[in-house]
Amino acid sequence: MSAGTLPSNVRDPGFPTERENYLTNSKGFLSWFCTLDHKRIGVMYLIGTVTAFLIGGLLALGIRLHLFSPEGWLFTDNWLGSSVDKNTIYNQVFTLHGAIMVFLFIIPSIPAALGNFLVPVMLGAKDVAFPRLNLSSFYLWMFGALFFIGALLSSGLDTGWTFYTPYSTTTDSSVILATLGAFILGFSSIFTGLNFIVTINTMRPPGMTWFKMPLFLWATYATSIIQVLATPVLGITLLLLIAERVMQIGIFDPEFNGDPVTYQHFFWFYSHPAVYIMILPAFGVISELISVHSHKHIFGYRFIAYSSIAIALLGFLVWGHHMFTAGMSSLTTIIFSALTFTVSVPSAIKVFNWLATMYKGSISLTTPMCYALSFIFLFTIGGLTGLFLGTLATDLHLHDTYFVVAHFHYVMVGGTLIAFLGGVFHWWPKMFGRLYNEWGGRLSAAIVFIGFNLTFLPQFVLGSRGMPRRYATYDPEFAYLHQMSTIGALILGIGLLIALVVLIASLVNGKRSPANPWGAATLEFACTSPPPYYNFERAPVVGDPYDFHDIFWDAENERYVTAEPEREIVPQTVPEESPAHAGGQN
Ligand code: HEM
Ligand SMILES: [Cu+2]
Repeated sequence: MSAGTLPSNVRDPGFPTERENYLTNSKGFLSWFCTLDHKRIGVMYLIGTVTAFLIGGLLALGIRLHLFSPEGWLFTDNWLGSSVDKNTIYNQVFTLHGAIMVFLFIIPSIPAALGNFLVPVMLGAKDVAFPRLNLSSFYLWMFGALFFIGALLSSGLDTGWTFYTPYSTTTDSSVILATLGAFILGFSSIFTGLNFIVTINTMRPPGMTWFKMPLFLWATYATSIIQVLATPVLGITLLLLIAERVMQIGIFDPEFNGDPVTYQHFFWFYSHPAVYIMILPAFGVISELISVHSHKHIFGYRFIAYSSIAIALLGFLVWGHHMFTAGMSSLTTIIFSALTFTVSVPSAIKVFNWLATMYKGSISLTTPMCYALSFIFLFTIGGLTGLFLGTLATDLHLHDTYFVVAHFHYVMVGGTLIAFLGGVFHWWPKMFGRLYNEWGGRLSAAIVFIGFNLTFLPQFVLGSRGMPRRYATYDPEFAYLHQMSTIGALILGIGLLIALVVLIASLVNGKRSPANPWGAATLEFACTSPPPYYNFERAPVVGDPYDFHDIFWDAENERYVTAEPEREIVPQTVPEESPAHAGGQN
């Protein structure tokens, strides 16, 4: 990238007109609700998952406020007229928080919201392979979400998000309704995964070989494989749980000759791979952000691509590390412990490659980059503390303590949520055609970072000193650390609120965004912001997604432009039967 005179073959898509733009080309509720456009479906997922996050976040604040004092401060017996005691209310609140965050936010946020918007545009394609299936995934998600939240609220579920037996087969709260909700959500996840696999396999334009694909697409592909292979296991497990409750057949309940540990095996056989459904897309986002905002070719492209696939496959072999204390044979525990360590290799490869990409890069501290740097720091802590838990001897001490709580929050919040925010800030101008206030965005990243560490660092200490997880009251010696954590949570909340305000304000009075606000080389930045209904006015030229040599800063118009290289122009593929383009649908 360089200033000075521009080459003669530059292309500047300019700004879209009202009619060209996917947000305005048709109007009214039905034009959204029945849309087959992947971009609108992505935006609807964005609104849905962020709403779920806000609900889950308020519950988290409730938990933290309650734990401000050792005897429990917020919830009281018969709180808000409920007939239950305060400890049961606490159990219900953390179950609701965990279940909403995991099933309705962390799992779908990046693949379903950002993925739906980005996968076809990054491929230079017009839509996903099965637009109708895509819309039905969204309906399933919405229906599942309403069902799930409704069930959790009405039954006051207190099993924890894992629905562990034998408690879940004996408690009075309606486990059946809640697990059916999770079952429906699983279908949405499977359909989205299938759709992305087929889209990436069949709709890459001729010039785009596997190794010319942006890394976000590799990450999405690996995630989709897990979604398709692992989610059915959860579905079957939940059906078995329901069968046991309804027909009292002995699968998990020792009273009927079942084995509760079987439930844990089944559950974690899905849920450990599921943590990679949560984190792999985040890796994909970070790879894009680090390269673009360092204006440097990604380092070790193939290693990053292969490591996503390696993580997806290894992730299926380590589920037993959640069960070291559940009574497996010592040989089994040793094998699971050893296998767990293998997953850290591909994760570490990624971190090294991101750092090597930044080395000698020309880093712009934009809002997405601030979030990406924050991600590297926080995820590294999350990953390293995972090794303490994967080590048999230390896990026996740390199991079911606040150390585990701190570990998975560093990975899931410090990792996935931060990457999601970075990704939203990175692609926001593309999605909505508006630039946001950079200082506001950076301020949000800084406050989120400070609040996050203040919330969860003390929890490592709490856990190593023996504070168990999932308790509504605690020994006064822990009060000081819990109070730090609660104050941190309030600061974190303020940071997130600032991010929300900055983004919403940009829709009202943000400057119009050029096609390529960051000088990126991936194809989604070759169309106008926001993209037209069919994504591209003409077939984009496929090149190396991390080669910035053809991108120039046009000082006169204050935007990045792309010089069309003397490469052969290859047409993009159009799905053979794609109802979205048949017209009349929208
Ligand atoms: C760097 C590699 C990682 C290792 C070695 C690791 C290891 C572990 C271990 C051994 C446990 C069980 C602790 C216990 O209950 O005694 C655990 C818990 C957990 N991990 Fe990780 N982990 C890693 C990465 C991740 C990632 C990437 C995620 C999610 C995105 C994640 C999410 C979780 C969650 C949610 C739990 C809590 C499970 C529960 O409710 O008990 N971990 N981790
Ligand atoms: Cu695990």
